[in-house]
Amino acid sequence: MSALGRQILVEFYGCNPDILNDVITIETSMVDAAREATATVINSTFHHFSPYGVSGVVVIQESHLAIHTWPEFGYAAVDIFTCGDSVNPWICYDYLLKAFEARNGSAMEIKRGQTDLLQRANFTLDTGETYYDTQQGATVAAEYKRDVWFTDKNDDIALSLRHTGELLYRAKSPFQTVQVLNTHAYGKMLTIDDLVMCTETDEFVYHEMIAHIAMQTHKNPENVLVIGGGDGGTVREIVKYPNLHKVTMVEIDEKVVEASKLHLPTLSSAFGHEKLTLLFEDGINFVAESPEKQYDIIIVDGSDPRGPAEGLFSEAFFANCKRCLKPDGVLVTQSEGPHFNQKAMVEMNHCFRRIFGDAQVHTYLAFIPTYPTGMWSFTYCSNGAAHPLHFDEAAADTFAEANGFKYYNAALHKAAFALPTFVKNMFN
Ligand code: SPD
Repeated sequence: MSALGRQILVEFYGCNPDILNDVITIETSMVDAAREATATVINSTFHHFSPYGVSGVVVIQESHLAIHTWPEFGYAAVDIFTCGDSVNPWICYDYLLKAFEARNGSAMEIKRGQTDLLQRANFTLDTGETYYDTQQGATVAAEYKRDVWFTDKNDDIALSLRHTGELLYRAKSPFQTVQVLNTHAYGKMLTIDDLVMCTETDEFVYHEMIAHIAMQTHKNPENVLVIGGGDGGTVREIVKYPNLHKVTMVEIDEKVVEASKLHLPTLSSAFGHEKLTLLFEDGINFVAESPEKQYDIIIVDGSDPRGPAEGLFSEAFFANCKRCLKPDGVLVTQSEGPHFNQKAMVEMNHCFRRIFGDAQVHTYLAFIPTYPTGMWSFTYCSNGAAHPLHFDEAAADTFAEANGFKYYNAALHKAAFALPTFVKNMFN
Protein backbone atom coordinates (compact mmCIF):
# COMPACT_ATOMS: atom_id res chain seq x y z
CA MET A 1 0.00 0.00 0.00
CA SER A 2 1.53 3.34 -0.91
CA ALA A 3 0.98 6.35 1.34
CA LEU A 4 2.03 9.96 1.91
CA GLY A 5 3.72 9.24 5.19
CA ARG A 6 4.67 6.76 7.88
CA GLN A 7 3.89 7.21 11.52
CA ILE A 8 5.29 5.04 14.24
CA LEU A 9 3.68 5.11 17.67
CA VAL A 10 6.30 4.15 20.20
CA GLU A 11 6.21 2.91 23.79
CA PHE A 12 9.44 3.06 25.80
CA TYR A 13 9.32 1.20 29.14
CA GLY A 14 11.87 0.99 31.93
CA CYS A 15 13.64 4.22 30.94
CA ASN A 16 16.00 6.13 33.18
CA PRO A 17 13.62 8.42 35.18
CA ASP A 18 16.22 11.18 35.55
CA ILE A 19 16.61 11.34 31.77
CA LEU A 20 12.85 11.42 31.28
CA ASN A 21 12.56 14.36 33.67
CA ASP A 22 15.39 16.39 32.10
CA VAL A 23 13.84 18.68 29.52
CA ILE A 24 17.19 19.68 27.98
CA THR A 25 18.32 16.07 27.55
CA ILE A 26 14.95 15.08 26.10
CA GLU A 27 14.98 17.93 23.59
CA THR A 28 18.60 17.27 22.60
CA SER A 29 17.90 13.55 22.16
CA MET A 30 14.80 14.15 20.06
CA VAL A 31 16.60 16.68 17.83
CA ASP A 32 19.63 14.39 17.51
CA ALA A 33 17.37 11.42 16.71
CA ALA A 34 15.82 13.42 13.87
CA ARG A 35 19.25 14.39 12.56
CA GLU A 36 20.55 10.86 12.88
CA ALA A 37 17.80 9.90 10.43
CA THR A 38 18.96 12.78 8.15
CA ALA A 39 15.79 14.80 8.76
CA THR A 40 16.02 18.58 8.46
CA VAL A 41 15.13 20.10 11.82
CA ILE A 42 13.04 23.24 11.53
CA ASN A 43 12.28 23.99 15.14
CA SER A 44 11.58 22.41 18.48
CA THR A 45 9.63 23.32 21.57
CA PHE A 46 9.70 21.44 24.87
CA HIS A 47 8.09 21.94 28.24
CA HIS A 48 8.86 20.58 31.69
CA PHE A 49 5.83 19.98 33.88
CA SER A 50 5.83 20.44 37.62
CA PRO A 51 6.73 18.32 39.52
CA TYR A 52 7.75 15.97 36.70
CA GLY A 53 7.23 15.04 33.07
CA VAL A 54 8.23 16.51 29.74
CA SER A 55 6.28 17.14 26.55
CA GLY A 56 7.64 18.43 23.30
CA VAL A 57 7.72 18.38 19.58
CA VAL A 58 10.43 18.62 16.95
CA VAL A 59 9.16 19.93 13.64
CA ILE A 60 11.15 18.52 10.77
CA GLN A 61 11.02 19.29 7.09
CA GLU A 62 9.61 15.80 6.68
CA SER A 63 6.90 16.15 9.42
CA HIS A 64 7.45 15.76 13.20
CA LEU A 65 8.59 13.89 16.30
CA ALA A 66 6.57 14.29 19.51
CA ILE A 67 6.98 12.98 23.06
CA HIS A 68 5.30 12.82 26.46
CA THR A 69 7.21 11.37 29.40
CA TRP A 70 6.14 9.93 32.75
CA PRO A 71 9.43 9.76 34.71
CA GLU A 72 7.62 8.30 37.73
CA PHE A 73 6.80 5.21 35.61
CA GLY A 74 9.99 5.27 33.52
CA TYR A 75 7.67 5.50 30.53
CA ALA A 76 7.74 7.64 27.37
CA ALA A 77 5.15 7.82 24.58
CA VAL A 78 6.70 8.92 21.31
CA ASP A 79 5.21 9.60 17.93
CA ILE A 80 7.42 9.81 14.85
CA PHE A 81 5.86 10.89 11.60
CA THR A 82 7.85 11.13 8.36
CA CYS A 83 6.71 12.00 4.86
CA GLY A 84 8.46 10.89 1.70
CA ASP A 85 11.19 8.26 1.50
CA SER A 86 14.25 10.19 2.64
CA VAL A 87 13.84 9.70 6.40
CA ASN A 88 13.46 6.35 8.10
CA PRO A 89 11.53 6.76 11.39
CA TRP A 90 12.99 3.52 12.75
CA ILE A 91 16.43 5.18 12.91
CA CYS A 92 14.90 7.70 15.34
CA TYR A 93 13.36 4.81 17.29
CA ASP A 94 16.74 3.05 17.69
CA TYR A 95 18.44 6.28 18.67
CA LEU A 96 15.87 7.16 21.35
CA LEU A 97 15.76 3.64 22.79
CA LYS A 98 19.45 4.05 23.65
CA ALA A 99 19.24 7.73 24.64
CA PHE A 100 16.48 7.06 27.21
CA GLU A 101 18.20 3.86 28.41
CA ALA A 102 14.89 2.04 27.86
CA ARG A 103 14.65 -1.54 29.13
CA ASN A 104 12.38 -2.29 26.21
CA GLY A 105 10.48 -0.56 23.49
CA SER A 106 7.69 -1.41 21.11
CA ALA A 107 6.18 0.40 18.19
CA MET A 108 3.56 0.04 15.53
CA GLU A 109 3.77 1.59 12.14
CA ILE A 110 0.77 3.14 10.42
CA LYS A 111 0.67 4.33 6.84
CA ARG A 112 -0.83 7.82 6.66
CA GLY A 113 -2.69 9.18 3.64
CA GLN A 114 -3.26 6.08 1.52
CA THR A 115 -2.73 7.23 -2.05
CA ASP A 116 -5.53 5.06 -3.46
CA LEU A 117 -7.99 6.99 -1.28
CA LEU A 118 -6.63 10.44 -2.17
CA GLN A 119 -7.76 12.76 -4.92
CA ARG A 120 -5.65 15.73 -6.01
CA ALA A 121 -7.41 19.06 -5.26
CA ASN A 122 -7.11 22.17 -7.40
CA PHE A 123 -4.26 23.68 -5.39
CA THR A 124 -1.11 25.28 -6.78
CA LEU A 125 2.05 26.76 -5.30
CA ASP A 126 2.02 29.65 -7.76
CA THR A 127 2.03 32.87 -5.69
CA GLY A 128 1.15 34.99 -8.70
CA GLU A 129 4.06 37.27 -7.76
CA THR A 130 7.18 37.84 -9.83
CA TYR A 131 10.55 39.51 -9.26
CA TYR A 132 13.58 40.44 -11.35
CA ASP A 133 16.45 37.99 -10.75
CA THR A 134 19.72 39.80 -11.39
CA GLN A 135 21.67 36.55 -11.86
CA GLN A 136 19.28 35.17 -14.47
CA GLY A 137 18.72 38.64 -15.95
CA ALA A 138 15.01 37.91 -16.21
CA THR A 139 11.71 38.27 -14.41
CA VAL A 140 10.85 35.02 -12.67
CA ALA A 141 8.00 33.69 -10.58
CA ALA A 142 8.35 34.18 -6.82
CA GLU A 143 8.59 30.98 -4.84
CA TYR A 144 7.19 30.16 -1.47
CA LYS A 145 9.81 30.81 1.18
CA ARG A 146 10.59 28.08 3.65
CA ASP A 147 10.55 29.07 7.28
CA VAL A 148 13.50 27.16 8.68
CA TRP A 149 15.38 28.53 11.68
CA PHE A 150 18.61 27.70 13.49
CA THR A 151 18.63 28.60 17.18
CA ASP A 152 21.66 29.15 19.43
CA LYS A 153 20.54 29.20 23.03
CA ASN A 154 21.27 28.73 26.68
CA ASP A 155 18.51 27.82 29.17
CA ASP A 156 16.96 31.28 29.06
CA ILE A 157 18.04 33.20 25.97
CA ALA A 158 18.17 32.37 22.26
CA LEU A 159 19.22 33.85 18.96
CA SER A 160 17.66 32.50 15.77
CA LEU A 161 18.72 32.87 12.16
CA ARG A 162 16.55 31.82 9.24
CA HIS A 163 18.30 29.55 6.78
CA THR A 164 17.53 27.81 3.53
CA GLY A 165 17.13 24.38 5.12
CA GLU A 166 19.99 23.05 3.02
CA LEU A 167 22.65 21.33 5.08
CA LEU A 168 25.87 22.19 3.24
CA TYR A 169 28.03 20.19 5.64
CA ARG A 170 27.42 17.93 8.60
CA ALA A 171 29.91 15.75 10.40
CA LYS A 172 29.75 14.06 13.75
CA SER A 173 33.37 13.93 14.83
CA PRO A 174 34.55 12.14 17.99
CA PHE A 175 34.31 15.55 19.68
CA GLN A 176 31.24 17.35 18.40
CA THR A 177 28.77 17.94 15.58
CA VAL A 178 29.98 20.37 12.93
CA GLN A 179 27.56 21.93 10.44
CA VAL A 180 27.52 24.56 7.73
CA LEU A 181 24.14 26.12 6.89
CA ASN A 182 23.17 28.88 4.51
CA THR A 183 21.48 31.76 6.34
CA HIS A 184 19.39 34.40 4.60
CA ALA A 185 20.81 37.39 6.47
CA TYR A 186 24.44 36.46 7.23
CA GLY A 187 25.63 34.12 4.49
CA LYS A 188 27.07 30.72 5.27
CA MET A 189 27.30 29.84 8.94
CA LEU A 190 29.51 27.38 10.82
CA THR A 191 27.94 25.77 13.88
CA ILE A 192 29.38 23.41 16.49
CA ASP A 193 26.98 21.46 18.70
CA ASP A 194 24.18 23.87 17.77
CA LEU A 195 26.15 26.99 18.69
CA VAL A 196 27.00 29.68 16.16
CA MET A 197 30.75 29.84 15.60
CA CYS A 198 30.78 32.34 12.79
CA THR A 199 28.97 33.59 9.73
CA GLU A 200 30.50 34.87 6.53
CA THR A 201 28.94 38.29 6.96
CA ASP A 202 29.94 39.30 10.50
CA GLU A 203 32.95 37.07 11.28
CA PHE A 204 35.27 40.01 10.60
CA VAL A 205 34.29 41.61 13.91
CA TYR A 206 35.31 38.60 15.99
CA HIS A 207 38.48 37.76 14.06
CA GLU A 208 39.81 41.29 13.77
CA MET A 209 39.18 41.89 17.47
CA ILE A 210 40.65 38.62 18.71
CA ALA A 211 43.81 39.09 16.62
CA HIS A 212 44.72 42.75 16.17
CA ILE A 213 44.47 44.13 19.70
CA ALA A 214 47.33 41.86 20.76
CA MET A 215 49.23 42.11 17.47
CA GLN A 216 49.17 45.93 17.62
CA THR A 217 50.20 46.21 21.27
CA HIS A 218 52.97 43.61 21.45
CA LYS A 219 56.26 45.25 20.53
CA ASN A 220 57.41 42.51 18.15
CA PRO A 221 55.09 39.52 17.69
CA GLU A 222 57.15 36.93 15.87
CA ASN A 223 55.92 33.63 17.25
CA VAL A 224 52.17 33.24 17.73
CA LEU A 225 50.12 30.27 18.97
CA VAL A 226 46.41 29.92 18.20
CA ILE A 227 44.43 27.34 20.16
CA GLY A 228 41.23 26.32 18.35
CA GLY A 229 40.26 28.66 15.54
CA GLY A 230 39.42 25.79 13.17
CA ASP A 231 37.52 27.99 10.71
CA GLY A 232 40.81 29.79 9.95
CA GLY A 233 39.61 33.36 10.54
CA THR A 234 42.12 34.10 13.30
CA VAL A 235 45.19 32.83 11.46
CA ARG A 236 44.01 34.70 8.35
CA GLU A 237 44.36 37.92 10.39
CA ILE A 238 47.69 36.97 12.02
CA VAL A 239 49.51 36.21 8.75
CA LYS A 240 48.85 39.78 7.58
CA TYR A 241 51.85 40.92 9.67
CA PRO A 242 55.06 40.84 7.62
CA ASN A 243 57.33 40.60 10.69
CA LEU A 244 55.65 37.40 11.86
CA HIS A 245 58.00 34.41 11.78
CA LYS A 246 55.64 31.62 12.69
CA VAL A 247 52.06 30.94 13.68
CA THR A 248 51.10 27.54 15.10
CA MET A 249 47.45 26.62 15.14
CA VAL A 250 46.34 23.71 17.33
CA GLU A 251 42.81 22.55 16.53
CA ILE A 252 41.36 19.45 18.14
CA ASP A 253 38.88 18.68 15.37
CA GLU A 254 39.90 18.16 11.74
CA LYS A 255 36.23 18.33 10.74
CA VAL A 256 36.04 22.04 11.59
CA VAL A 257 38.94 22.77 9.25
CA GLU A 258 37.44 20.51 6.59
CA ALA A 259 34.06 22.29 6.80
CA SER A 260 35.71 25.67 6.49
CA LYS A 261 37.96 24.65 3.60
CA LEU A 262 34.97 23.26 1.71
CA HIS A 263 32.44 25.99 2.39
CA LEU A 264 34.01 29.10 3.89
CA PRO A 265 36.76 30.15 1.48
CA THR A 266 36.99 33.69 2.84
CA LEU A 267 37.81 32.30 6.30
CA SER A 268 40.04 29.41 5.33
CA SER A 269 42.22 31.38 2.90
CA ALA A 270 45.37 31.21 5.09
CA PHE A 271 45.47 27.43 5.63
CA GLY A 272 48.14 27.04 2.96
CA HIS A 273 50.27 29.93 4.27
CA GLU A 274 54.01 29.24 4.53
CA LYS A 275 54.26 30.65 8.09
CA LEU A 276 51.43 28.48 9.41
CA THR A 277 51.96 25.15 11.16
CA LEU A 278 48.59 23.44 11.54
CA LEU A 279 48.33 20.67 14.14
CA PHE A 280 45.31 18.51 14.91
CA GLU A 281 45.75 17.97 18.63
CA ASP A 282 44.13 18.81 21.91
CA GLY A 283 45.23 22.39 22.70
CA ILE A 284 45.04 21.66 26.42
CA ASN A 285 47.65 18.88 26.17
CA PHE A 286 49.67 20.93 23.71
CA VAL A 287 50.26 23.80 26.15
CA ALA A 288 50.68 21.37 29.06
CA GLU A 289 53.56 19.70 27.20
CA SER A 290 54.99 22.77 25.52
CA PRO A 291 58.35 24.14 26.80
CA GLU A 292 58.12 27.41 28.74
CA LYS A 293 58.62 30.94 27.31
CA GLN A 294 57.94 30.06 23.67
CA TYR A 295 55.33 32.46 22.39
CA ASP A 296 54.94 36.20 22.00
CA ILE A 297 51.19 35.89 21.72
CA ILE A 298 48.74 33.08 22.49
CA ILE A 299 45.18 33.41 21.20
CA VAL A 300 42.50 31.07 22.50
CA ASP A 301 39.77 30.93 19.87
CA GLY A 302 37.58 28.20 21.28
CA SER A 303 33.89 27.46 21.39
CA ASP A 304 31.67 28.08 24.41
CA PRO A 305 32.42 26.20 27.64
CA ARG A 306 30.68 22.94 26.70
CA GLY A 307 32.01 19.65 25.37
CA PRO A 308 35.66 19.58 24.29
CA ALA A 309 36.03 23.38 24.74
CA GLU A 310 35.22 23.20 28.46
CA GLY A 311 38.89 22.63 29.38
CA LEU A 312 39.79 25.83 27.53
CA PHE A 313 38.15 27.70 30.41
CA SER A 314 40.11 26.02 33.20
CA GLU A 315 42.71 27.46 35.57
CA ALA A 316 45.21 24.71 34.73
CA PHE A 317 45.00 25.52 31.02
CA PHE A 318 45.42 29.27 31.52
CA ALA A 319 48.35 28.71 33.90
CA ASN A 320 50.03 26.60 31.20
CA CYS A 321 49.39 29.34 28.64
CA LYS A 322 51.17 31.81 30.92
CA ARG A 323 54.08 29.40 31.32
CA CYS A 324 54.44 29.13 27.53
CA LEU A 325 54.41 32.90 27.03
CA LYS A 326 57.66 34.83 26.77
CA PRO A 327 58.16 37.32 29.64
CA ASP A 328 56.64 40.15 27.58
CA GLY A 329 53.98 37.91 26.02
CA VAL A 330 50.24 38.44 25.69
CA LEU A 331 47.34 36.00 26.02
CA VAL A 332 43.98 36.84 24.41
CA THR A 333 40.90 34.66 24.78
CA GLN A 334 37.29 34.95 23.73
CA SER A 335 35.51 35.31 27.07
CA GLU A 336 31.76 34.94 26.38
CA GLY A 337 29.06 37.61 26.66
CA PRO A 338 27.99 39.51 29.77
CA HIS A 339 24.29 39.09 29.01
CA PHE A 340 24.59 35.51 27.79
CA ASN A 341 27.14 33.78 29.98
CA GLN A 342 27.92 36.11 32.83
CA LYS A 343 29.01 33.32 35.14
CA ALA A 344 31.71 32.05 32.76
CA MET A 345 32.88 35.58 32.09
CA VAL A 346 33.27 36.42 35.77
CA GLU A 347 34.95 33.11 36.58
CA MET A 348 37.44 33.65 33.76
CA ASN A 349 38.20 37.19 34.89
CA HIS A 350 38.90 36.03 38.45
CA CYS A 351 40.99 33.14 37.21
CA PHE A 352 43.11 35.41 34.97
CA ARG A 353 43.62 37.86 37.82
CA ARG A 354 44.87 35.07 40.09
CA ILE A 355 47.31 33.91 37.40
CA PHE A 356 48.51 37.18 35.85
CA GLY A 357 47.72 39.71 38.61
CA ASP A 358 44.89 42.27 38.79
CA ALA A 359 46.65 45.01 36.83
CA GLN A 360 47.59 42.71 33.97
CA VAL A 361 44.07 41.62 33.00
CA HIS A 362 41.90 43.74 30.68
CA THR A 363 38.47 42.90 29.29
CA TYR A 364 37.25 44.41 26.05
CA LEU A 365 34.01 44.20 24.11
CA ALA A 366 32.84 43.95 20.53
CA PHE A 367 29.41 43.83 18.93
CA ILE A 368 28.84 40.51 17.16
CA PRO A 369 25.28 40.36 15.79
CA THR A 370 25.12 36.57 15.39
CA TYR A 371 26.20 35.68 18.93
CA PRO A 372 23.25 35.64 21.34
CA THR A 373 22.66 39.15 22.77
CA GLY A 374 25.31 40.62 20.43
CA MET A 375 27.62 41.90 23.17
CA TRP A 376 30.72 39.71 23.28
CA SER A 377 33.91 39.94 25.31
CA PHE A 378 37.58 39.13 24.99
CA THR A 379 40.24 39.17 27.69
CA TYR A 380 43.77 40.48 27.24
CA CYS A 381 46.32 39.22 29.77
CA SER A 382 49.77 40.72 29.75
CA ASN A 383 52.68 38.68 31.08
CA GLY A 384 54.96 41.73 31.31
CA ALA A 385 55.06 45.28 30.04
CA ALA A 386 52.62 45.06 27.13
CA HIS A 387 49.50 47.13 27.77
CA PRO A 388 46.39 47.08 25.57
CA LEU A 389 46.22 50.87 25.34
CA HIS A 390 49.92 51.49 24.62
CA PHE A 391 50.31 51.32 20.88
CA ASP A 392 51.13 53.47 17.88
CA GLU A 393 47.70 54.67 16.84
CA ALA A 394 48.75 56.19 13.52
CA ALA A 395 50.59 53.00 12.53
CA ALA A 396 47.59 50.89 13.57
CA ASP A 397 45.26 52.96 11.39
CA THR A 398 47.63 52.81 8.44
CA PHE A 399 47.92 49.02 8.81
CA ALA A 400 44.15 48.62 9.19
CA GLU A 401 43.48 50.67 6.09
CA ALA A 402 46.17 48.97 4.01
CA ASN A 403 44.71 45.57 4.90
CA GLY A 404 41.07 46.51 4.39
CA PHE A 405 39.95 45.96 8.00
CA LYS A 406 36.22 46.34 8.40
CA TYR A 407 35.86 46.72 12.19
CA TYR A 408 39.22 47.41 13.78
CA ASN A 409 40.75 50.90 13.84
CA ALA A 410 42.79 52.70 16.49
CA ALA A 411 39.85 54.65 17.96
CA LEU A 412 37.74 51.49 18.17
CA HIS A 413 40.67 49.63 19.75
CA LYS A 414 40.77 52.16 22.61
CA ALA A 415 36.99 52.38 22.92
CA ALA A 416 36.62 48.61 23.22
CA PHE A 417 38.24 48.76 26.67
CA ALA A 418 35.72 51.30 27.99
CA LEU A 419 33.43 48.92 29.83
CA PRO A 420 29.81 49.57 30.80
CA THR A 421 29.49 50.05 34.55
CA PHE A 422 27.49 46.85 34.98
CA VAL A 423 30.34 44.85 33.41
CA LYS A 424 32.95 46.47 35.66
CA ASN A 425 30.74 45.76 38.65
CA MET A 426 30.32 42.14 37.61
CA PHE A 427 34.02 41.53 38.21
CA ASN A 428 34.08 42.92 41.76
N1 SPD B 1 29.17 31.68 21.23
C1 SPD B 1 30.21 31.66 20.33
C2 SPD B 1 31.58 31.69 20.87
C3 SPD B 1 32.46 31.18 19.82
C4 SPD B 1 33.82 31.61 19.87
N2 SPD B 1 34.68 31.06 18.86
C5 SPD B 1 34.20 31.16 17.54
C6 SPD B 1 35.19 30.64 16.56
C7 SPD B 1 35.45 31.63 15.52
N3 SPD B 1 36.75 31.48 14.99
